[in-house]
Amino acid sequence: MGKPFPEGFLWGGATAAYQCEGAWMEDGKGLAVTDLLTAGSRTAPRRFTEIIEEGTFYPAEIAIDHYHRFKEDIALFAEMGFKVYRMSISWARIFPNGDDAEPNAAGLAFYRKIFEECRRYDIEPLVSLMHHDTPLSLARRQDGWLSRETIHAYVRYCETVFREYKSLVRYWITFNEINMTANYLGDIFGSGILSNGTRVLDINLLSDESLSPERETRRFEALHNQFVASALAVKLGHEINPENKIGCMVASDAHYPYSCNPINVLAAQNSMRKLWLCGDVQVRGAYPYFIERYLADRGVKLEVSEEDARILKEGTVDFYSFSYYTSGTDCVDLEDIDTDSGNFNLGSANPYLKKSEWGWAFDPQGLRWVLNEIYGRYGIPLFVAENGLGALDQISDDGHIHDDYRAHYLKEHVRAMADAIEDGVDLFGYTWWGPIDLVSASTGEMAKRYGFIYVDRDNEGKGTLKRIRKDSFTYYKDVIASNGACALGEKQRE
Ligand code: BGP
Repeated sequence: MGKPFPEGFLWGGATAAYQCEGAWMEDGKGLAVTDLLTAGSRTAPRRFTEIIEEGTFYPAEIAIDHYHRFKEDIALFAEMGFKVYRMSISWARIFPNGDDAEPNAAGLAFYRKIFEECRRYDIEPLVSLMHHDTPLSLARRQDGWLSRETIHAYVRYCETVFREYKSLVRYWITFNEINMTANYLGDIFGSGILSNGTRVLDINLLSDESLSPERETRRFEALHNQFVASALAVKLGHEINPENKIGCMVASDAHYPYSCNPINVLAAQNSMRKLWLCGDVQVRGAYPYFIERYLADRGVKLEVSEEDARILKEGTVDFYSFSYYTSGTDCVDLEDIDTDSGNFNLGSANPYLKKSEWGWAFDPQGLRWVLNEIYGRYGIPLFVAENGLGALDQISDDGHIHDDYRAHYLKEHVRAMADAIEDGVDLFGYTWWGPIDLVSASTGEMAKRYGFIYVDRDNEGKGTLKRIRKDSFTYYKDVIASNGACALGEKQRE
């Protein structure tokens, strides 16, 4: 076997606008639904407030102030040797209300500066067009993605940025973790459906009411509208610049059966279907064979017009990107099994795996497994758009952050990718989630740190915002410089 990572493999990191930029109303920016999420913790859930509450701390207001410090941040990314920077455009920075008559020139200028800065260092920008942050105005006026009008507003926004950055950006993602829209927490993070009544972001509040057929139907209608919007954007993006590569992004944590009891195997198969249905629509251009029963089981009725079916066929993506953090198990035959936390979903705990301080299981082999499952199904180029470890970091007496646990997490996932590539998977890039500490999506904390770069800011918004390189900074730099080889160690020499 030769070296697993192909020449030109895109190593880098990923962020999202509302979790790092701050400047939430500066230079004409409008608010997004996610801006009005309060800070939470492992035990206290975040709340969505319909208006800005006096005296309440909103992490998105300043976040890590990337808006004003992007040059310093991108210089640090370049120092690590990044080949790609995945970031998102805040739609409400371009169209403050989502559908204004004219785009906000200051917003357009801001992202131009970011892309030019990346290009100065030969860093390829990979741009998510929406990462959780539906413009608040669209959520208030038309229930976010429940409205077909939101499709048109999104496509206009996409057209604006495709044209504006034609010479600067080649890689795009239409929706971050689009399958989130079909979840309870997706009412805020995915689609801005305020009529579903979700205000407290606590998965433990899941009830018959929150999963009622009416609410589930709204979620799947919103998801369908996003599929249509994504397909229209892909088509348009290719027309505007045939060199554009446009991908989907699906949260793709692994689901295993808790045991070999066939009913658990079937349950795990069913859990994976929420991913497959998103991939099938966006990669194959049509809903999968199992969709009718899958929706009927949730009491959902979804009408897909001939016109929409045609749009989905015509707007299939060029690559499949996904987030992978952890894995969960499905167990339906036993009671009193511990539950697991993970990326917005819960399963049963896997007794074979260790967990992070936030309860996310460490499962690098699961990455090899999902890479193979996804590639086997679609056969198009894959991109790991998010992967990383949220941990409590301490500044030692020597002033450094010795985060060998993060380097270990990275190393094992790089090895898993190498194995998948040797299995035959076509993987062309990897962006670590949160290469610089930023606000956690699920808990709103700063203390859940993912970065190779420490940011001096705490959960209450105190701190100097100073950036400090952690030990893992040097490790990732070595991984990139050696095109993954330094993580392979013994394996490479075999
Ligand atoms: C994904 C999101 C990211 C990111 C990540 C880590 O679902 O796309 O925005 O935040 O998860 O999650 P958390 O921040 O909750 O630890």
